Amino acid sequence: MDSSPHPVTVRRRGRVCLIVIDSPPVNAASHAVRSGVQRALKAAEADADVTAIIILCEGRTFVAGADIREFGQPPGEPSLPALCQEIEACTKPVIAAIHGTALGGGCEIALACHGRIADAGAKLGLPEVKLGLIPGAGGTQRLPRLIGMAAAIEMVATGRMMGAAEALERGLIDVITEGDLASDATAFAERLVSGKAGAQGDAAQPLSLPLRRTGALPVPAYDEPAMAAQIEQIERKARGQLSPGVGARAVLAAATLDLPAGLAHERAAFAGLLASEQSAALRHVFFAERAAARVPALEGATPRPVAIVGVAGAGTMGAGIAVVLAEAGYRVIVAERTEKAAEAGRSRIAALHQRGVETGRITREVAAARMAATAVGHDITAFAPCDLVIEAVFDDLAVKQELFAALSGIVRPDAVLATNTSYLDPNLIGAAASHPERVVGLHFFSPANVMRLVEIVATGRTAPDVLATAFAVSKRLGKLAVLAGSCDGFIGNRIFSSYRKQCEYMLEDGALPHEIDAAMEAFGLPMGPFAVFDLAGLDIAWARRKRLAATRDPAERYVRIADQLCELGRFGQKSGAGWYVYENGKRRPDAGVTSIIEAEARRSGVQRRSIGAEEIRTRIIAAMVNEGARILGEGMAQRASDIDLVFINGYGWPAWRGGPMFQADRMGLGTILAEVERMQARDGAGWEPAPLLVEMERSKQLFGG
Ligand code: T1G
Repeated sequence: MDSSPHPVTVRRRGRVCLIVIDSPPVNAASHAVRSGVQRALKAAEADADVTAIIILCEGRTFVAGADIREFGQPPGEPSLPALCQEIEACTKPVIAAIHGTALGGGCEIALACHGRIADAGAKLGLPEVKLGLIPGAGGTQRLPRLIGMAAAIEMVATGRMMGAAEALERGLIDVITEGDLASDATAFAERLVSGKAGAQGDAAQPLSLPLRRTGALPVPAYDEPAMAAQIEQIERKARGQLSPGVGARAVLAAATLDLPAGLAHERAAFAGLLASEQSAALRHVFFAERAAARVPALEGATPRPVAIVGVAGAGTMGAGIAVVLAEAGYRVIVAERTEKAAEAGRSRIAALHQRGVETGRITREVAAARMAATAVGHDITAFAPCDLVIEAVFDDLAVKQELFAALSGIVRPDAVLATNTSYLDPNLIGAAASHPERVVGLHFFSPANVMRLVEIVATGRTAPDVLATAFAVSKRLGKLAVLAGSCDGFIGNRIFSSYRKQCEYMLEDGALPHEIDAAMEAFGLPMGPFAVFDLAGLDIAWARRKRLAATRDPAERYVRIADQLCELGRFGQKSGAGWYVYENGKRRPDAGVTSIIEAEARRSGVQRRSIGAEEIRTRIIAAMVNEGARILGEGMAQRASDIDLVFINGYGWPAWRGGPMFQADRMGLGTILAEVERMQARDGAGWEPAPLLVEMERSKQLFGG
């Protein structure tokens, strides 16, 4: 017998019955919650002394959705759609009293109610598309009846949350309260019963008795061609993800189907997506993002307070970091080596804030305030008051060590020093600082004001509270932080290096850059690898290959094609040519590159052959997964799902594919291992199957898994 208190209880305020849900952490509409609400609703409806009913929640939020953990299990009765139908059919007024985030099934419960009151900070949303789903409990059919077709399509297709003020203006809620929600909801219900209730603002549908049942309202008129165009744009932007378009079309169906038919259409579409690979992948990502924050080393560690942050270096990376810091409300001090460089940095930072104004993300005043909170100069003694300094200077060990030594004499002994290095060993950088326990790696991905990912790298001496500080600052920046071990390339760049090698091998073996790019773009990547290499600049990887040349294993296959392009000054977009030729802002394949590739194959004695898209993808995924398995085996990543998050948030991997490790699981480790064994035979040293991969495959075979 489960000893935990039942998640649904009932209270009375006069003749108003309050159904109170208390199911931490987010009052998800689990089976226990649904059956509890149903029981309480039936009892209240049958009780002649009750004139109105309120549904509200304890804790941090109104119902934040169906219980995602129940997906894949047989849904216990009542289902959420059935419960919503019962709420809407109730013969007494049912009011939703909303605080926190009424999301997904929670928003749908509110939509099925006859009235909605929310506190000023509340938000409502239907984020099912982010899980590869669509609202499955009436949201696509009831929402347009309250806020109109265009707004409903946008809200369902984007999954965005709508604040209380906008929700009131659009008619999604009827009243906003600043007072005690339960008391104000009770008063609202009593006014409704007495026929004196009215919605604040100019809600389209007056609230009065007989009950305003959302499902019985007409769908307001809308512009059909405009909706068709809106849906077409939604599907184009979805880049292969199904749920946004399916959700938009389910909303549109509300205009032509009556409620029962519309609900059936929605349920069928929802069920199809629930069984889809895309939804399985996106639910994996949802839980992976929450798991990433679970770092045992942080247990009991309290982050150091950070209010003023320094950024050393105002190049592309430093400017992007300075922008996100200002956006998060930090006071920012930036320093470059010279006034000229500082001036250029200042302009870079201002331009990034200005772009936020031009795209409508922020107002001119907000941009000005953020610039005012950002001091840019060329004297690093300005960092003296900083609680944290992030260095984003040239990725050279001596330069960084010299900086950290200098900073040690400027900032407080407890100020955290973070290095943004991509490839250098943070231990060696930290060794140059006094109190090396305060040094940590904060590897941002470029552009830092766009990419969500930050790899947090602890040195062997990083103190737990310093690591906790890195996670806390990353969270406040809205970044997705993943703990990475201190190895060459950490997680992302180390795996990306294997990815790049396999891509270059495939050129010699028979594929062409645009064929490999097409195969990966068909997989869902916004840009194929060779287009990305050209965008980033071929010279950066070239410099690293030259740096590592002396230590490269001669038994490892080495393809010289990229070196030859660099020797010709073809560094990619910035030089007008790289793997592609760039003219008038367009990219096109270059026969000259094909000739170089063919000549290299002849020199290497490789008989080129056609390589299909499926083989291209399998080789790339197998290369990534094998390196990922090595990283896991060495303890350089905490879990496989962290590796998936790195590629989704740092390299544009489509979230609806779940990430390389998730993909491997779906392809079968046997397939991956067989491909890696082919690599070992063909490509030599460096392509041995990762021990962990072999072990997992063997144990699966052992247990017939
Ligand atoms: N089901 C189960 N657990 C959930 C959950 C959910 N819907 N939402 C959050 N959790 C857990 C989460 O895993 C974590 O657990 C803890 O709550 C705190 O979450 C029919 C089918 C509400 C904005 O998509 O967006 O309704 O790690 O760390 O940052 O149409 O959680 O502590 O063990 O994210 O303050 C639609 C998903 C579902 C909302 C709070 N709803 N959740 O953010 O905390 S599908 C959603 C969120 C649906 C219907 C369909 C956020 C949040 P643990 P957290 P937070």
